[in-house]
Amino acid sequence: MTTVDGARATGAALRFPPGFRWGTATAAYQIEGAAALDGRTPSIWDTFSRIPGKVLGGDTGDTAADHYHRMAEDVGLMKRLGMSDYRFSVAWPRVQPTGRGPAAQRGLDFYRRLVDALLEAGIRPVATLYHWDLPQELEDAGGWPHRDTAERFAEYAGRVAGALGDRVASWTTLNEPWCAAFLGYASGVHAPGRTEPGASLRAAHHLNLAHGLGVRALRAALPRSAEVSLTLNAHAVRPLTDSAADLDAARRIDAVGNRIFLDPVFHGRLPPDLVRDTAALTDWSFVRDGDLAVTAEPIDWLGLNYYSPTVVAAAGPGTPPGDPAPSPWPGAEGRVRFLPAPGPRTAMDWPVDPGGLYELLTRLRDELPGVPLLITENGAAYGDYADPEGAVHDPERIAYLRGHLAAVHRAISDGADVRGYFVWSLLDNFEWAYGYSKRFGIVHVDFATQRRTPKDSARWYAEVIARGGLAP
Ligand code: IFM
Repeated sequence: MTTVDGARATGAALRFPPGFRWGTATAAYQIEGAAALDGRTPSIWDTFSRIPGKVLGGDTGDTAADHYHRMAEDVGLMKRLGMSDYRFSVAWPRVQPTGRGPAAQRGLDFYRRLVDALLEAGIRPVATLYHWDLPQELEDAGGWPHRDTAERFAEYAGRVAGALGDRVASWTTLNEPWCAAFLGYASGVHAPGRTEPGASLRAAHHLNLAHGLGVRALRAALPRSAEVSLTLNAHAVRPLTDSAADLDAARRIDAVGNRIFLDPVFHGRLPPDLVRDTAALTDWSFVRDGDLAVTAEPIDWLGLNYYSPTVVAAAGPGTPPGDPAPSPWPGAEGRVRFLPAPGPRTAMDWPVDPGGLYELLTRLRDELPGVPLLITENGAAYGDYADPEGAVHDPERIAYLRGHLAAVHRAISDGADVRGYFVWSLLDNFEWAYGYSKRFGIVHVDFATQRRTPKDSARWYAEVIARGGLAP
């Protein structure tokens, strides 16, 4: 009996259940480019990335990985790697340029071509409707803190489902609403860059509402067999010690990091402790009668994006003055300290800790019985480069993926209903505020030539898929 990154290995291969879904994930603004083509209008990220100092190196998604023009090549790559699924996002400003009204045919056509190419290649399309690229016009009208944005999202969801529902059977409303609400409207490190903690809580509620209204719009437009889901970057929160103060710090972060979405979506309620913790910022009167029935529309699976755990302790007297930057954790400012978890780090300086994924999966196994889970993102950035022979060796990424897959396997063995695993990401891409400085792809992209080179990890992942699991 040996230990592989925290998971028990028995010397035998770790096989995943039959039908396990193996894929990769991307997002429109991070790879498509063609930002002003075929009627696409600016999103909040087009605007934000043009503000000096917001994105490293002044990078934008104008060209990104030029996937808009290289889609066929990229689908070919996935086919060769043996993927069963591909999770992509639809750019709202491409298909509904003003954020309201009729859909733009040319924008929809791109996604029709993509989906047709995937189906032709035997790859199941998994469409995410919102991966952070809000049409700028909707931000100008108030953005996510404004209730109408949720209604606009439902309209958009219905239109995309009406156009692609005959071809796409697997749908996700939102990607990581925590980031959209709190990085976008509280810390301001993501678009639209607002630093208004009270408004960020409104944004979180309206994202939940958009999800629920979106589920209704999707169900109305799609065949009964279609799957509808939500993806969260649920946090694996660990208290530093068992002291009451550290446990309370972890509770606070769990409330505003996880239960702010899990409770409305799966239980139709707001966490009472969250309401108390944030009382100085808002009275929550923007939550109207009936909203929490909408947010709790049943879904078919929950997507989880996991990268690393969050270690917290109470910020007691004697705590050195914290980071003066605005916090993405409303209600926790000045009360919680974030600590670096031990162990190796990725190029994002994120700790490599597959145990956090196991903790998350087994927690959700217990708290959400009957809700299937899918890992919709997991992966790591490293300082990859093509060597003189043109190869890209990325042993750290292979170790990262292997450790996390072993953790998923262990969780499944312990009863978690995990249906699939999608690596973030297929391609090196625009990593938001880090621009092109961080490479998450299993396929290297030379951004000067747009040449794609599968890294060693892509070949390794193809073998995992072919084998249906990890080698001994
Ligand atoms: O690149 C992002 C992605 O858009 C959302 N989840 C986390 C990834 C890595 O930061």
